[in-house]
Parts: sequence; structure tokens; C-alpha cells
Amino acid sequence: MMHRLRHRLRSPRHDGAALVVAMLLTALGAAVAAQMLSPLAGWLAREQRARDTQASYTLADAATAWAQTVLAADARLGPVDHLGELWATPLPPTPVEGGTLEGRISDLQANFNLNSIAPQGIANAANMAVARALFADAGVPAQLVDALADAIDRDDVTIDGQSERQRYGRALRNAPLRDYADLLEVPGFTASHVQALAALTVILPEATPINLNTAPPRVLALALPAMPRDVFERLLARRTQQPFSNVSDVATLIGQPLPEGVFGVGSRYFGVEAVIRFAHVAHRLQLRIARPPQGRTSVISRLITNAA
Ligand SMILES: [Ca+2]
Ligand SMILES: [Ca+2]
Repeated sequence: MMHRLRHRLRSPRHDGAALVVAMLLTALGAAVAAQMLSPLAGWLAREQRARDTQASYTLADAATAWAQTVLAADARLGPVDHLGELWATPLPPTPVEGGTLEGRISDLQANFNLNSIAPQGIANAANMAVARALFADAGVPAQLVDALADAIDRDDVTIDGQSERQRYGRALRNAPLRDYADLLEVPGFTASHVQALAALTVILPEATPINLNTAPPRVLALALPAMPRDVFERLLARRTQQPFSNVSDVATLIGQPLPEGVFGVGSRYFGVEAVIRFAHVAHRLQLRIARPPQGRTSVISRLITNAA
């Protein structure tokens, strides 16, 4: 890929174009050149922008391949994921082929996944309890968790046994959320609810456990059973020194069992944020990568936008 890029940047077409312009300016008298300079400069800038855009897209491909390689290599080290691993080390701004590339990989399972409320289409009480704590903290009415569970779970019966169609006045989606726009369609949710939850949760294609090794302290404190402050501090200190290799380590440390199916110590979904800069363009690359326990990593979403 790098060879291809180098070839493109130094291709005879670009060198040739610059040479033709230089020869043209030399050949023309000074007066004519002064008149021509402005439109020619505009043409040159467009040409350079087009060239940089091409190179930037090629670097976006390179960044995508980089993230997939890093995550695949990590998978070979075992099922545990924590912030001391190589994937969690940000890539600093690095000069590549006339531009710079910087990026970082994050664990999407560090946060609570709203689709965990109904794994495989069946509402889950333990995950609903975690959702209520997170909703309350985000200033969203905790009873909206029931409506969300009804919207995601596959049956047509409310949590308390009525007809969903009758209760909500319409049929619900009865499928996992695809994004926060879907959450806005769930009865009772407003734009400000959605905004508050987007900052504290994630939406992944399937139910996923919260990774105890990567979850921010605020998420952990809300999701774990209530415990004395010093026990919580001990938990945070312990995972920095030695990541948890299984959920029962945490139960032992805090001296109480953890609800089934809420927590894990490894992750299947990762996010990538990269910024690519050339002289004339800057792009932000956002990826979501799935890494199934068995099988290859795959890019499940990819967005390239202009960066400041
Ligand atoms: Ca790992
Ligand atoms: Ca339902």
C-alpha cells in the first residue's frame, strides 16, 4: 500500500503538471505572468488538494489495516482485555508519506450497551437494573428502562404482562437498537434523554458485557452492587496493578456475588479514532471493529469526515 502511495505522489503526471506550469510561466512575459498567476494558483491549489485527498484516503485504509492488525495480534494473547495492552496505547502523530497520522483504539465494551437490556430478544432483569442506575444518574426517568426493554425484546407483551400495542398505542420495533436515532423512536424518550444517554452508554449490534478492566470508574460505580468507598478504591487500585482475568476475581475482592451476564473481562467490539493531515486536507476517520472470539476482525462501520 505504501509503495502504491509513494508511486502516486511521485507519479510523472504530478511532476509533469508542475513542470508544465513552470515552463509556461517562464515562457510568458512578466506582465502576462502576473495576470495568469492568480487563476493558475487556484488551479494548482485544487490539484494539490485533490492529490492530498487521494493520499489521505490511502492513509485511512492504512490506519484501518493498522487497527485490525493490532487487535488480531492482541486476540492471540488470550481472552482478557485491559488498558495495559498494546491496543490501548495511542498512536502519536506520525509522519507518513508527506502527511501525519495519529490514532487511538478504544474498548466499546467499557460502557453499558443499551442492547444488553434484552440479550437474544429476551429482557434481562440484571441488565435492566444496571440500566436504571445509569438512567437515574443521567437524569433520565428510570421507568423508561421498561419501555426500552419492551421496544428491544422480541415479544409483544409488556414487562408487566399487558399488550405492548395497547400500552404504547402502536407496535414496537421488537429488535435491537441500531443507533441513538432508534432510541428516539421508543415511547417516552426525548432528544435530551437520548443526548444524556449517548454520553454514558453505547449501542452495539448484540448484547455485550461491561468489561471490568476498562470501564470508567463512574460506570463501574453505577453498575456494580453498592459497596463501601474503601472497597471500591481497592478494586480500582487492584485492576491497575493486575487486570482481572475473570469476573469471580472481582466478586471475591468486593466480597459479594456479581449479577450473571452483566460483566466480563474481555471485549469483542472496539472503536478507532484517527486523524490524518496533509498540507491541504485533514480527515477524521471513525471505525467500529468487531473481533469475534473465533474468527477474523471485521470493520462494521467506517466514517470519514473533514477534520479541523
Ligand atoms: Ca487482550
Ligand atoms: Ca417487545
